[in-house]
Amino acid sequence: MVTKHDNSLNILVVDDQSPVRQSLIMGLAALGYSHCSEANDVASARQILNTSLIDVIFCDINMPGEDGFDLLKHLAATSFQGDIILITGEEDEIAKSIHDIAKQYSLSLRGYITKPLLLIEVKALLLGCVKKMHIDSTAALELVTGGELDDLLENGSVVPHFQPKYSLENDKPVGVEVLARIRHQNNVLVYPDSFIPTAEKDPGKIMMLTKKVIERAFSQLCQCTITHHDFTVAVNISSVVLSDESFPNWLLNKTQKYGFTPENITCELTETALHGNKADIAIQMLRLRLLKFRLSIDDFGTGYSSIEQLHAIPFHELKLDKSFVMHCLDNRKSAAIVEQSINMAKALGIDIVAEGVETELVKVYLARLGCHFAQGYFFSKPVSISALEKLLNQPAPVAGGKAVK
Ligand code: G
Ligand code: G
Ligand code: MN
Repeated sequence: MVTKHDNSLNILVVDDQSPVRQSLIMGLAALGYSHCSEANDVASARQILNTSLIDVIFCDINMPGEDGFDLLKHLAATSFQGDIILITGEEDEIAKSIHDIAKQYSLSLRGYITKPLLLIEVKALLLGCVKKMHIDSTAALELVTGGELDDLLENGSVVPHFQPKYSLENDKPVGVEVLARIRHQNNVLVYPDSFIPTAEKDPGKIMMLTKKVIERAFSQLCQCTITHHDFTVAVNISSVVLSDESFPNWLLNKTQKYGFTPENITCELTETALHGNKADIAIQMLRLRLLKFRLSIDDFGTGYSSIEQLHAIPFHELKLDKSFVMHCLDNRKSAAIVEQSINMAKALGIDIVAEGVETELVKVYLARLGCHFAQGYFFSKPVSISALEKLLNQPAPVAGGKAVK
C-alpha cells in the first residue's frame, strides 16, 4: 500500500491560543486540508466530537481549565478511533510519558508538533493518517457489550491461540501460552481485549469462557505431536476465576483427563487476579501450588503485579511485562528495569520470561543478561493449533533468521 496524504480528512484543532489555531489552520489549508474545525477549549472540542466524525485531532496539552489530558481521557472513554497529534513545548521525557499514557488508553498518538509550528512537521505527521470510516474491523476491536458476548459465546466458537515460549540458553521451544480468541459466525476473529473486560464483570461468564479456552486448548494440544515431558502450557487466570473455590480441582481434573501433569501447567495470574483480599487470594494460589501447578506472576512491573506479591506468594516464574522489554534497547529506564528484574528473579531462584521480544537484538541482549525464557513476535505471534504444529516442527529463528509472522 502506498502511504499518501488524504486531503479529505476531517481535522479538529484544539488550542486556547487563537493565533496558534489560525496559523495551524492556514498551514493545513496550504497543504490541501480544507476540512478543519477549531475549538478554544475542551468543552467545545467535546461538542464537536459528539456531532461530527473527526479523523485527526491536533491538541494543545497545556490549556487553562480543562487541559489536553482531560481531552485524552474523554477520547479514551469514547473509544476515539482517529489519530491524535499533540501541540506541546515540553521536554522529551514528558512527551514520552504522554505517549505511554495514550498507549494505555489505546489511543493512536502519532506524535508532537512544537510551537512555533513548522509546516514540514505537520505534513510529515499527517502522512498516512486515514479517514475514520476507512479503518477496517474496528468493530472487532471495540469492547463488546454483555449481550454481544452472550451472542458470541452462543453462536461463535472459542478458538484458543498459542504463543510459543523459547529457552534463551538453547533456542528450543519450551512451552506455549494459551490466549483466548472467539470466532464470530461471520468468521471475524474477536480478540480478548474486546471481551475479557466484559466477561470479567459477570463471574459466570468469565468462568465459562476460561473453562472453554482451557479445555479446548488441552484437547487440541494432547492430539498433536509437539508436546514432550518438559513442555509447559500456560493459561491466564483472572481474579474471579481464581477466587472460585472449585477451580483448582476443576483444573486438576482436566489436566489429568488430557494426559498432562500439573507440573506442566503454569497458571499466569494477571494484574486483576492479584487485586482483592490478599489472604483469600493467597489461599487460592497455595491450593493451586499444593496440587503442584506452576504459578507465574504476569505483566510483572505493572499495576498490582508487584514486588510485594512476589514476596508474599511462592511463585515459580515471573513474566516481565512487554512494555519494558520492547524498549530495553532505546530507553535507559526500561533497560534498568529489565536488568534488575532478571537479577531479582535469579536471586529469588525463580524463572524469568521476557514477553514482547520483537527483535533479534533484544533477544541477544536478554540472553546475555541471563534471562531464561522469551516470548514475542520475533519468535511467533499467537497462532492456531495447526500453525503451531508447523512452527514447532521447524528450528527456532536464530542469528540472521527472520521473525515468524
Ligand atoms: O492475546 P492477546 O493476545 O491480545 O491478549 C490480550 C490480553 O488478554 C492479555 O493480557 C491476556 O493476558 C488476556 N487474555 C488472553 N486470553 C485470556 C484468557 O483466557 N483469560 C484471561 N483472563 N485473560 C486472557
Ligand atoms: O498480558 P499477557 O502477557 O497475558 O498477554 C500477552 C499479550 O501480548 C497478547 O496480547 C499477545 O498477543 C501480546 N504479545 C505477545 N508477543 C508480543 C510482542 O512481541 N509484541 C507485542 N507488541 N505484543 C505481543
Ligand atoms: Mn499472560
